Amino acid sequence: METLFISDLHLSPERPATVDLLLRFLAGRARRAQCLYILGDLFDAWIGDDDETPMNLQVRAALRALTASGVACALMHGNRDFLLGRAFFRDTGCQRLTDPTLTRFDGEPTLLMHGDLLCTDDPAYQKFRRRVRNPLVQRLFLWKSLANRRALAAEYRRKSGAANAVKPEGIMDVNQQAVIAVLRRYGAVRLIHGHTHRPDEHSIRIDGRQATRSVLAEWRADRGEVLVHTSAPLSTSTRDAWRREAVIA
Ligand code: LP5
Ligand code: MN
Repeated sequence: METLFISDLHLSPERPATVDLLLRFLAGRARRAQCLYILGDLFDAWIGDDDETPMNLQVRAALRALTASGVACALMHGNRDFLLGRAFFRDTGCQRLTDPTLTRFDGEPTLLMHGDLLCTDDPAYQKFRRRVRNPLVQRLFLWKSLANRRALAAEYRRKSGAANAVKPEGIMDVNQQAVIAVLRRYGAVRLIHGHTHRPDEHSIRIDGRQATRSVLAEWRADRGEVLVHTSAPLSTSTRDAWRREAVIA
């Protein structure tokens, strides 16, 4: 029995090859799994469920077909698509995950996050995050016309790109103390997150216990990546229960 984890696809009509890669993945590889977790930033920018561009409709239909086929799909908001709303979840049959979500694999308490909350060395981003996650700010944004919202989102993306270009690399990664604190608070021994685009497996020692931080990869035009968990009865040992698999065009 397999569980799959992906994040940071940043789907946009400007990058049709990544959209195609995901559509093929949802219609193919993902159908062999029991559950697919999407840990944020599926879309490059989500400006409201009423934005029915052909790409949005295609992705919604593909997710609906996946969940209708019996594969559970759980989706967490990222910093690009936190406006995915009720209509999207109802329409696709995806389950909404809060950030963080605590679950278990082979009995191991495992924490799922997008990852941006752990970037505590970047106060400008955390301030921006608090503003745009304010329900009143979101309601005001959603009252605007689609054209207006699209222009504002492009402006945020432009400002974000400009801010990132001059930020020290280090502050755009997770803060180790924040990682330890959240694992401790939830009593978890594994953390899976995306956002930083620094795919890796990190070992952390916390209170005499070994913990693991798995960072998911960003998808590109010609290559995506999926973290695969195979549940204990089928895997030979818990050591090889986790592996990474490429998604290639
Ligand atoms: O996304 P990425 O990888 O470029 O960088 C992120 C952080 N940036 C963001 C901003 C998003 O990219 C914008 C996406 C728009 C989504 C849809 C629009 C919906 C708008 C709804 C409003 C209610 O998340 C970036 C981090 C980086 O990750 C690494 O962690 O550094 O953070 C920033 O760039 C923030 C800047 O440092 C400061 C903010 C500049 C923009 C100011 C605009 C004013 C906002 C007013 C809010 C109403
Ligand atoms: Mn992100």
